[in-house]
Amino acid sequence: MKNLLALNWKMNKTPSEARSWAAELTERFEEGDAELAVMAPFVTIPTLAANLPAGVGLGAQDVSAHESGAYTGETSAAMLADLGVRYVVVGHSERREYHAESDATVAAKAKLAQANGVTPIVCVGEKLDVREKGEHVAYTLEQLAGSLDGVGADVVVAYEPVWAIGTGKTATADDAEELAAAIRTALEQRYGKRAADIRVLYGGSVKPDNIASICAKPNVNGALVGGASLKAADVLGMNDAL
Ligand code: G2H
Repeated sequence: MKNLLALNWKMNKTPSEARSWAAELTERFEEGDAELAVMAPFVTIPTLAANLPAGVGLGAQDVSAHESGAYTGETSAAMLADLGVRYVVVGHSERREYHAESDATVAAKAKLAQANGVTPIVCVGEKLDVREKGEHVAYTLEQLAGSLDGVGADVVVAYEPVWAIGTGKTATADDAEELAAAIRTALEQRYGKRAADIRVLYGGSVKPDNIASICAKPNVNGALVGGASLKAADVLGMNDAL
């Protein structure tokens, strides 16, 4: 199974900036051992579709929990699929925090994505107070169970401890592995043999100089990268490191 390097731009880059980033990436990109995909803001997806080098996939950062209709401001899974989107992030901690997304909403989004042929990247992870109490494994697995309720096995799971997101504080490779292993066991219980094909990513202040040690862990199959995905040079560095 190839590692997945999923680049989460969050609310960064205009379509023009995305075009420049893609041009810089294209100059030096060589397909390597990892699969690359850009989780872009909706409005930059068509630009990326036309400008990404071959072998780099398209992704989105969110999707509606509704199929279609009177939901002003929402973007449906069918719309993403029509643009050639392969992955969509659901349940990122910033959506859970700023948009009050529940596990049930995350599961609904993941199911609709799957129904449209888009693979959801379901994010889970604990806040600092939970970790300090030593309850991070139980908490994360409970969040995972709710977020995967009724969701099929064509899924990617990203473990992102909230205290390590955008803070420069990275979980150690062993912290990442502890949760990745627990998540894998839960996936095996839920999906049986099909769990062997499910990638478990780590996210939270991943950058060129720590990605290799984190992804070398047996249950970690790639990374969801925010800040370090904004410069094409850093992405090339991470791609080379995997
Ligand atoms: C976690 C991560 C990408 P960053 O949110 O999803 O962001 O790498 O900036 O911590």
